[in-house]
Amino acid sequence: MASKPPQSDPVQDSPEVSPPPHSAAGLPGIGHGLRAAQQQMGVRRAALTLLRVNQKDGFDCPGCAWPEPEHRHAAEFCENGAKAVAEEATLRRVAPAFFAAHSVADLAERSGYWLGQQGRLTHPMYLAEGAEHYEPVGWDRAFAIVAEELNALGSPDEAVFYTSGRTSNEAAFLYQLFVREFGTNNLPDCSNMCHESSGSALTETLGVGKGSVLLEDLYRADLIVVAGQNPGTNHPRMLTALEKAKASGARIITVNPLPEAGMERFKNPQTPKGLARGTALTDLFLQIRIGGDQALFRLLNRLLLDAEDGVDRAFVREHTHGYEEFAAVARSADWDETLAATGLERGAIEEALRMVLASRRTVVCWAMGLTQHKHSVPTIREVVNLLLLRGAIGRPGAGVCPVRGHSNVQGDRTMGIFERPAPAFLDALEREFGFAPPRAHGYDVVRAIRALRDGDAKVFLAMGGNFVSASPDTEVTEAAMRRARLTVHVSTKLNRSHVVTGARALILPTLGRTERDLQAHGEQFVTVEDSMGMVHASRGRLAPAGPELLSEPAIVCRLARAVLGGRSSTPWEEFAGDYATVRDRIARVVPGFEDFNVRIARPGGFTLPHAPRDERRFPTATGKANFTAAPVEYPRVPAGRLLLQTLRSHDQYNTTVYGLDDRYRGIKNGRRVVLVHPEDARTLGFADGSYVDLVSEWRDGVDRRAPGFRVVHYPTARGCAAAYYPETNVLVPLDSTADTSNTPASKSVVVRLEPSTTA
Ligand SMILES: Nc1nc2c(c(=O)[nH]1)N[C@H]1C(S)=C(S)[C@@H](COP(=O)(O)OP(=O)(O)OC[C@H]3O[C@@H](n4cnc5c(=O)[nH]c(N)nc54)[C@H](O)[C@@H]3O)O[C@H]1N2
Ligand SMILES: Nc1nc2c(c(=O)[nH]1)N[C@H]1C(S)=C(S)[C@@H](COP(=O)(O)OP(=O)(O)OC[C@H]3O[C@@H](n4cnc5c(=O)[nH]c(N)nc54)[C@H](O)[C@@H]3O)O[C@H]1N2
Ligand SMILES: [Mo]
Repeated sequence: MASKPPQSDPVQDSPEVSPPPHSAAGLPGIGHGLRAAQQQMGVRRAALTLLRVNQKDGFDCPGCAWPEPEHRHAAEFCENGAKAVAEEATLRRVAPAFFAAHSVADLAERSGYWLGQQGRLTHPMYLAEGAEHYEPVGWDRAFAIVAEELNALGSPDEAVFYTSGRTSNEAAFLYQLFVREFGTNNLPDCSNMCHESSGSALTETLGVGKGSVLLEDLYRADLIVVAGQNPGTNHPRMLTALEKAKASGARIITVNPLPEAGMERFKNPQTPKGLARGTALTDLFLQIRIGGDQALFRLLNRLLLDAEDGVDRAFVREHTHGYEEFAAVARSADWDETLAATGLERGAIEEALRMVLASRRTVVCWAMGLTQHKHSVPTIREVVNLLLLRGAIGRPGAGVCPVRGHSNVQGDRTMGIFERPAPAFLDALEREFGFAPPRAHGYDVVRAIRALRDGDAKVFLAMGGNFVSASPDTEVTEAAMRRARLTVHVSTKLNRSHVVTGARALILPTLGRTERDLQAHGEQFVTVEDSMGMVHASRGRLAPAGPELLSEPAIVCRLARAVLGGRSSTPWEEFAGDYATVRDRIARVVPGFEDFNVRIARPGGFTLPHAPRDERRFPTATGKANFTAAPVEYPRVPAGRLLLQTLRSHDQYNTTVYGLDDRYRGIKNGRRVVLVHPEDARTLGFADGSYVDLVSEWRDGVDRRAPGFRVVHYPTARGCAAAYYPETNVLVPLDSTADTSNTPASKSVVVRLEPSTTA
């Protein structure tokens, strides 16, 4: 039997600290994953469920977007995949009796961890205006409430429709179709807070906002740079790929302010050697200051320009635009400024240069460490400059590899979840469905919060996710949400967004990936796209968490009928009954999905075309790959302040907290910790184990405070600090975003430490 959820809030945050380990995964990893699964669902269900993860006839792991290898192991999951599955396949339930026992005010006092541990949502629930408790509501009535509020708006642009990246292609396509028929492009999504900077930079420079490598390319690379990413925790299966690349001779440079255990040594649980010793993954560790990456890549580019064989001249001539302007600017890159910006030593950068020069096939991988800064877009463009100089785009074994987060975040974009849709996409929708989609751009996440705050948006609907906890400036965001007329969440699990509500609120419980989806035309499967543009089917096998649950596609279709009524001639009922009919439409609207139903039936699915990768064709404004030459930027931190990054522990999935440990950083039983370099801590006067408030400083003059963090002396780069998200979102100013992509700069928050007011 699965254990009971905690009755009282267990967050007795009392962190215990030991030295961080120097390797990741291995048997302890799988053991931790299995234990989590067994606690949530019992031994038998855990085993049966986990064996289906990422198999060709199974379901796509809801953990991350790392692709599945062609030759799969019987257990093609990782510790954190097992935890993600356990969260969803848990036997614990949040039924109407739970809401009768707990008022919304009571639930708003609980931690996110406690809320999530209560189990799966089982019934549609309604919070009436002025009511203290959610009450069960029928589906028809729930949809009627949404229709009533949406149709009472002065303009469709007063509604916001958020998406988190777990939503399947089919549900996402239907959702954006409904929203656009309703009349708005207000489709913010988690990408806005995640890889938007990558999309912006890559679209401008290469013409496609996605990665240009496949797994085989990693295996064939001479050099792999992993910058701003912690795969040991967030993409554990990537370590297997890196290990394989190393076995065939690749070298690895890691660029990170933190020495992350997974990148140091990887103990592959699926090989005997791995279990015993493991593989040292990183050949060169560049322990960079937060935000120093653009300066680093700029200097490397200058050094390549100076070197004899630094530049692939034929590639530059044939395929690129803007080389001369770029070279002129890059030649002025300065050693001293770079050393100051990066905190690196000259010898380390020279070694990196030698490794780049020795490599014909270079891949650069990155994640949130590069995307969540003010100057993230020019930083990623500088990475592209390096690869262009080397001719490392559209060559096997080389390219850009932004490693996506949510398991279908890339697919959701492909399906049209985007507040700034391409005109060609809207034209195709118009032709296929015979309505005039709105053309004006909609709100992204940050703009949606401002609109709610200012009363310009009044209805908020979320397809998954946990908007109030994931978004920046928690107090501002929560106040904005409370101003809404109606907030609606399509969710699997309880979270804070359900208890910080508009005047009225609805929770619409939905099926997860692991569950059987039975519709009018029989059992359905859905499809997803991974980080490398591979599309495949996902089929759940477990019995749904409750008989009331509807699938996401069914919810969208019934919602659309309730809201749009006779205004829409789209066959919503047919779509809900048979997802193959949705795929037929996707095939006609979205390029690369021709014959979708036929190709998806093949085991393993298919790979989407990618012009730069496949044919060195660059669908940019110039028709070439573009060099760009932005001025070098890096964060300037006033004396006595630190630059804080907000990141993930090993025991969480974004805002879902699995537990209070961060094993790979030596932290146990607490999340309110701040990692500070021992020298910096001493200078500031904070001993290891002392308690501080983190106070962020921003040009608006507002002090944002996160109280009660235990100082941990930790070998991070000098001048830098790290603490977990979402506890620290309260510190990220809403207006502190990346240029161009508007992504919250949640990896560069200037903070001061004050003796704690709470401890
Ligand atoms: N188990 C698990 N898996 C996940 C998630 C999860 O929460 N849990 N989340 C998913 C999602 S949505 C995403 S987007 C990904 C996130 O995957 P990651 O991007 O790996 O996640 P973060 O924890 O934010 O880690 C950021 C890393 O960048 C480094 N870094 C910070 N600032 C800088 C900088 O200025 N320069 C450089 N070079 N490095 C820097 C940090 O030290 C850290 O190692 O993971 C996905 N997978
Ligand atoms: N300070 C700071 N803030 C950040 C980040 C950071 O690094 N630092 N990272 C940002 C990033 S990269 C991201 S991607 C965002 C994440 O933002 P979100 O995607 O909004 O947040 P999640 O925590 O992933 O959402 C978890 C909730 O999704 C629901 N859910 C889970 N599975 C399903 C499903 O199958 N269907 C439906 N309908 N619902 C489901 C559950 O109710 C669960 O509570 O946060 C961003 N915020
Ligand atoms: Mo993400």
